[in-house]
Amino acid sequence: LRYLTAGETHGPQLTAIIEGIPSNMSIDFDELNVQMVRRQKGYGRGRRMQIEQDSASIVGGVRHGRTTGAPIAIVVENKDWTHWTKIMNIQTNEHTEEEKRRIRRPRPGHADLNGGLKYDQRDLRNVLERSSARETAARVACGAIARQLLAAFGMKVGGQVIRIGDISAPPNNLSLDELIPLTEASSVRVVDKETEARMEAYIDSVKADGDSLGGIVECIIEGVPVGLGSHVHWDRKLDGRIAQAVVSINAFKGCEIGIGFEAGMLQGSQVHDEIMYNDERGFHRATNRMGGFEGGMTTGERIVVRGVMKPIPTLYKPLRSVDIDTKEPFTAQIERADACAVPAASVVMENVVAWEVAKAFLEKFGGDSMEEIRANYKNYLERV
Ligand code: EPS
Repeated sequence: LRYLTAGETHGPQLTAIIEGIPSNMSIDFDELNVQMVRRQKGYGRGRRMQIEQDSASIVGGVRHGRTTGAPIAIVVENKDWTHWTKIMNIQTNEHTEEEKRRIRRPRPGHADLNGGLKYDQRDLRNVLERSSARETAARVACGAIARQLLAAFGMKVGGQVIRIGDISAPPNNLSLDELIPLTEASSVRVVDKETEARMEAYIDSVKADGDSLGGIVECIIEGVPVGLGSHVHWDRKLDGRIAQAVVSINAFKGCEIGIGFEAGMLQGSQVHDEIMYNDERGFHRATNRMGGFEGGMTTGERIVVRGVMKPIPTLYKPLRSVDIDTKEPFTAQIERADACAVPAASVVMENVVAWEVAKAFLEKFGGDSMEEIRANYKNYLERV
């Protein structure tokens, strides 16, 4: 299973190609767009989200509502494109620097400077346009397809915001059936209403200051079988692959599996999950501090992954930078931006983690059609 995306934040569209989804999988088009809409929400988003109304159109690989096994092509239109046709013109090179809105003052924390140096670009917009987190809309579309595959085999994906800036949500151990209705009803994807109010007020005050906020988000997957991933090779360890995928999300700086970094502060007896057996559940664990992983493989307990997002680097109160023409100090370019995109990032992470789990699922049970995979999966479940 693999995917590629293309497209710029203010270009005409984002495009994704997915390869490896088996044939005969029913596509729920509404559910695909539920994920697109979820990603657009969240307190602290900027004006751009009032312009966009993301929907993912499938333009290849699906016929009469079912996959054929061919690559799936997806298009997400950028509604904002109509305002950027001169600035982002694909064909002509007849516009002035001003019309092209050339950027020469790199923003600290963004890809602007490094990308400009690496790709030999004097207009840093050529870097910014692709490095923008707009690209996560395409990734969510791909993850949403993977999520439908997981759902067909009884797996459920959800998540929550754990922290925004220095405000953390009280811990909970809710099942996804309990958690999802609460987080879906929250502007910042937390369970606790008092925390939600404090987070909103904090985002407002930081925004009024021209500053931005990051945070920590958590993804949970239930119904996962034992044995996805493998201990035998570094690049088959599923927890490692999930960490790579999480840290690849724009602005993400770290990933924890289960209790994560806390494990380094505790003793072995306080960390490891004791093994139990009964007829109803088979092998299972008394606790799940390892977040559903041992030896790079799933244990059959629920997957719990956290990611940390740094504050958005585009600031209305800009930091110091240097003009790439004159080499004189300047305050960085001001671009329209969100003050806080942590709730949206939580949706992105859910879909990115779902992708990695679906990929490992297909590696283990893979066949070309859903029927073949179902038979393989049933066999395996009977044995384990
Ligand atoms: C982003 C900057 C803002 C965000 C954008 C990510 O866009 P603009 O520059 O058009 O105001 O709105 O996020 C999205 C467009 C999106 O769909 O999430 C950035 O610089 O990363």
